[in-house]
Amino acid sequence: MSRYSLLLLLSALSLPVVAQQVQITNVDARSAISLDGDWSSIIDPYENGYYNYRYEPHANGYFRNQKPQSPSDLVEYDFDTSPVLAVPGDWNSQRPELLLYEGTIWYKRSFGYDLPAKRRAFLHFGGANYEARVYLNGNELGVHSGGFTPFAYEVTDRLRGESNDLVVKVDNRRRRDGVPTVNTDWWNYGGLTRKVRVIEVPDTFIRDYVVQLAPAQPDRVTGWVQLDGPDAKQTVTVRIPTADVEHEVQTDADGYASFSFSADLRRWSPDDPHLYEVVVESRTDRVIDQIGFRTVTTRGSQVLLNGEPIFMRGISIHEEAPLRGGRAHHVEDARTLLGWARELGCNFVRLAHYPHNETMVREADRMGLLVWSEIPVYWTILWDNPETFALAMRQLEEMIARDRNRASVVIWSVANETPRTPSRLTFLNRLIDRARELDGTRLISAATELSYDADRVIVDDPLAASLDVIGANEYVGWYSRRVEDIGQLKWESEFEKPLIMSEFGGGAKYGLHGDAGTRWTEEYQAELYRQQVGMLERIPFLAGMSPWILMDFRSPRRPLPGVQDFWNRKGLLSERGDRKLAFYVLQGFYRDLQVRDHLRR
Ligand code: GCB
Repeated sequence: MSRYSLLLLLSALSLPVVAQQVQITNVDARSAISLDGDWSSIIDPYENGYYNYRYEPHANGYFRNQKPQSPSDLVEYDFDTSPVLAVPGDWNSQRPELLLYEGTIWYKRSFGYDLPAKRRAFLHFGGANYEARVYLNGNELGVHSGGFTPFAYEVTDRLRGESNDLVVKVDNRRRRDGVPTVNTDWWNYGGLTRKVRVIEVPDTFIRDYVVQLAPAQPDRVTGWVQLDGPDAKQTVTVRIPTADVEHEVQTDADGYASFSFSADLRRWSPDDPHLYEVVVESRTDRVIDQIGFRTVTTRGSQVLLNGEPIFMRGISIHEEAPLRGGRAHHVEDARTLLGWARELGCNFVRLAHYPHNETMVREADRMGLLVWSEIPVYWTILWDNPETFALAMRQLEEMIARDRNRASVVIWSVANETPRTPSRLTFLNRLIDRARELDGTRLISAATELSYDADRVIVDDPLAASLDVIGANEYVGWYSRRVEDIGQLKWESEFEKPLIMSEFGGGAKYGLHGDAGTRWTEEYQAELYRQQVGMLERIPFLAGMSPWILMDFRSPRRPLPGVQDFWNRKGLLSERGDRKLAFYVLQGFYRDLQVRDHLRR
């Protein structure tokens, strides 16, 4: 039964219709009003606006946005005279007293909306960290957990014309059973960190679609479309006007149709990031996207892009705003970060350690950067907890659903540095199976740990058996051994698969100079990079690398005064964009690789 008929059935039975979470693809292309800007906010560390003094949920919480009706009425809060917070944006970087805040903040924004007949409206959040409980006009729409993926609720029958009160309780407390869990090496930026909007669509609309090249038949475009609404059975046309492609399909009673057609398309690649305008059109709706067409596969220890081996010259990036700090969200943030990656000579970025905002991935599409995208299954997740598993699964599904039309995204990664236990293997294998089921056109990876034995480094994590590409993090010269030891290491792998060195690096404070044996100097970091790239070049099964990390980023785990001051200093650039010496070492190496690559062709 389709979701629409289920809703009809529930209302016919007069059961309470809960707002279901809905996945809508390509929200940028829809007709929408933005709810970005200043929102009223109430800081609520004791969750007084949610629980009463018996610690039971209040019927009259802050979500009611109450006002005293007479001078004798007692209402102990007032959104409209409370301070504002900018949306999108984390709260930590907006007010000094919120820098380390972990708890609840209530957000409120009022807006008018006249929804024409036969149109539907959805409230869409690009991301909220960590748990968002959403209320429209005093009624709860739903709760979403996980700080880095989008969610939406249908509000067609809940809008009240000129005066709607949208209240969101956002709670960023770290949770042992969460994804990520309590210990991470990044700042726990809370709040409505990404765009919020009301999306308006026709009664029956194109909710989701996939248009991609089939890896096994690269001259064919395959995909599917999903309509949502009462007119489920329709003809849908997929057009790529500049390639003279037009293909019609009939959707079934659930609004679904799959398709496959041949097309001679210019291939997307870092050298030629060509995007086609793709139009998906039904009788009732039309969505336009910019889609690149390429295949990504493996052969032995090589990664192949469009059938040709490619070495992935990468860098890891956190979603932290350059120059101004805090969570990155606008297009300028994306252009600066990805621009620096291009200046380094990269054709690849690892967007660590959670799905970055959609703008970042779309800019990577335009700029021709391959993307590794990952969910925050990080370090010490509760492998045996079914709720933790469900959270990880949902984040995986939401990440894939949002970005599966992006040519830049070539790798879905399911985990970072997780322990070699049977329950972790079961947990991750289930995620891997699901990722393959949802998207058979990309490679699956995870950042694993290695084994060390005298001068040998061995790629032997049993998880690698299920991966297409093995990611591995190593910190030789920083956390283990000395920089001088790097050159002696010999690499072996138990798998005939490509390896991406998903992390290596060391810390340096920009402007601190000294000899290469002194920690935190730029010279130490530069020498570590010199030794590392020398070693990496000798690994025959290496298909790419994404050193840690492009820019210094805030971390509560890094207290060393005068050096770290709560910043992880492994950036090749400082948080203000100053290039450290190691930046030029990696840039030189990547230039060499490009020249050699060119000569080979
Ligand atoms: C790692 C983690 C990364 C840390 C990094 C470090 O292995 O994957 O999240 O930030 O090391 O700097 O220690």
